[in-house]
Amino acid sequence: MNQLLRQTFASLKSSGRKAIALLLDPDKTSELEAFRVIELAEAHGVDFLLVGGSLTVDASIHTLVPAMKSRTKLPIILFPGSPTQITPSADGILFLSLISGRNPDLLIGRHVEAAPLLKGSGIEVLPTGYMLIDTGKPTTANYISNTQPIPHNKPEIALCTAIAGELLGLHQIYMDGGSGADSSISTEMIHAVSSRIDIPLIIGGGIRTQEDAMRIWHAGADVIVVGTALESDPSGSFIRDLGAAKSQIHAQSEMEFPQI
Ligand code: 1GP
Repeated sequence: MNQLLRQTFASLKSSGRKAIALLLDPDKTSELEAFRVIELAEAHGVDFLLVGGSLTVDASIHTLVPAMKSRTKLPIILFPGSPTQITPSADGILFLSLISGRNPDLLIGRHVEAAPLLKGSGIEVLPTGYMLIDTGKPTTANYISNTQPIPHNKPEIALCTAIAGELLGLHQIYMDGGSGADSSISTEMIHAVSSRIDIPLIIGGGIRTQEDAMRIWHAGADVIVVGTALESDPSGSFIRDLGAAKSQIHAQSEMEFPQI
C-alpha cells in the first residue's frame, strides 16, 4: 500500500515544518480557475491541494480532479462530504471520521460504503479524526452532518476528543471551524490539542490573513487549510503571503535550531 502522504504528514509533526493546503470546492471552481490556483500554488510553496466539500451539487469533481492531475505534481487529496466524491485519479483521501459528533453514519457508516471503492484503488487513504468547532455561526458542515460542533471556548473537550482519535489509531486530526467561518479557531484550543497529541494537526475554517496563518502555525498547527479566501484573491496575493509566512517560520526555526 502506498504510504507516501502518510509519511509526509507524519514528518511535518516530527520536524516542526509547516504546510499549506488549498481547498477547492468543485461546484465553484472551473478548470481554468483550478489551473490558475495550481500555478500560484506551485510558485509559492503550497504543499497540498484538497478538493471536495460537505455538500456538492453536481458531479464536476470527477472531471476537475483528472484535469488538475494533468497539470501538477502537487498531491491532490479528496476532502469528501460523501462517498460520491471519490474519484480515482486523486492521490489521497482524508478518510474522515467525524469524532466531534455522535452521528454513527459519519463515524463508520459512510466508511463502509466507501471501503470497496477505496481498497485497491491506488488512492492513498489517510485516516483522519475530523472535529467541527463552533466559531460563531452555523456552517454547512454542521447542518449537513447533523452534529453539534465543539464549543469554541472548551479546549478541554477538543483535547480529549483529539486524544481519543489518536488512541483509536487515526493518523491525523483536522479541526475545522467550517467553510467561510467568521473567525478561525482560537490559539488556546489549537495549543491545547497540538501540545498533547503526537499525530499531525490540520486547522481550517475562516483563515483569511497572513497574521492568522502565522498565529495558527505558532499555536502548533502543522497544516493550515484555506478555501473561501481564495475566492476573493484574484491576484493571488494571499497565496503569495501564505508562502512568505511559511518561509519566514522555517527561517526562524533554522536560526533557533540550526541543522548540524
Ligand atoms: C473548510 O477548513 C476548510 O472545511 C476551509 O475553510 O473555506 O473558511 O477557508 P475556509
